[in-house]
Amino acid sequence: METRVVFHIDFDYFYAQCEETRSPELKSKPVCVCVFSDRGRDSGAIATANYTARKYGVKSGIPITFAKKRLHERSDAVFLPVDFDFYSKMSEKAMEIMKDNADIFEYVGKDEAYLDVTKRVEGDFKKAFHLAQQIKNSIRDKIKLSCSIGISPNKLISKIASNFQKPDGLTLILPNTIDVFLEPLKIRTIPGIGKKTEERFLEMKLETIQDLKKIDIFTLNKEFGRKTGAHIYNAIRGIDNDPVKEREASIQYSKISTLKDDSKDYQFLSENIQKLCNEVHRIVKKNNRMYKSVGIHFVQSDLSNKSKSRMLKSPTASIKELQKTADTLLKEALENQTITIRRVGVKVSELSEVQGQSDITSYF
Ligand code: DGT
Ligand code: CA
Ligand code: CA
Repeated sequence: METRVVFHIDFDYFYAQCEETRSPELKSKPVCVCVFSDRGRDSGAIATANYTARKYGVKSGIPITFAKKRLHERSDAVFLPVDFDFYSKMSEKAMEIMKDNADIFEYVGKDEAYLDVTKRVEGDFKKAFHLAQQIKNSIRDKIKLSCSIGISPNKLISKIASNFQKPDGLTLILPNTIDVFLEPLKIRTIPGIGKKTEERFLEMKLETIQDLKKIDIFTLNKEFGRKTGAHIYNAIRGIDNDPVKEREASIQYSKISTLKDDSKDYQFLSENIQKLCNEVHRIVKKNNRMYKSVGIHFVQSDLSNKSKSRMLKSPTASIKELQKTADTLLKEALENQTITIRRVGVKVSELSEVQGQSDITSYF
């Protein structure tokens, strides 16, 4: 197989950086973007924080109250609620620039993507480095966002490389330097190796990728099963043949609301779900779209989540079909429901554009 040239691009402190772009005075302050739960006051978690706040130990996932304690000496610290719509718009603009610079573009999430650029740089890593610099400049000039890029012959190494020098990083790993790059890194750096796996290795006194290379494939298979065993064996040697696959952001429209009271009563939930269906339908109509998938979502009283979705036979924009499908899903979801529900949501996805007059009729 010919040597590929693959980029992994990841925005730095994404939600917080988006906030900085529209309020530049935030740049000098610690900024935390918060998912406030509907219990009011400071209950909820940090989605992300800028690098100034991170110096104080603030990071994704910690309770807002912890973050406030850690930042108590910074009276200028700012705690903002998440604004997903705004981040999505920023993301879309940046992704357009990436797409224009890729032979193959694979959307991973709002703040990251893989680009296969082999053809346009003619397999030349020096040209690739320049292209990556141009992409970074272009995203900075046009959208005011900084990102980090990893360049290597495959997705795995590029993903590790983009995270290697953050923020505003650009890390090139040539095919013959993969081993030197990987060996000193912690085992946990390999995507897919979580805390539990890391702990098992630590018990075996294995800390770095270099340590782990001493373990043969048979032992790995025995410990983790053949699939995971083989993945680990290849990954630590920098082997990854997974192609960059053309993939766009799958947009979906959804609405979620908090119930007046926690409940698992069908009638009560159904009324709320129907209201949400009307709201979602309004958005679908406004955007001139049809959808092929309908889903409902519960946030239960213990804050755990439950969702169900269904693929329709053909795309539609009919409110009746949305209501009917959501109702079926609700009935199914309520079978064996023991715990009460706190929030309900409705979403449609697998969207397509309404084309031509004939389809418009299905709107009403
Ligand atoms: P970095 O390390 O400079 O790439 O920082 P981020 O914030 O871009 O981190 P990343 O790439 O892992 O995540 C991208 C966005 O996803 C981040 O800005 C907010 C969101 N996110 C990440 N982790 C969490 C989390 O634990 N909870 C919530 N609600 N959102 C999260
Ligand atoms: Ca990021
Ligand atoms: Ca990311």
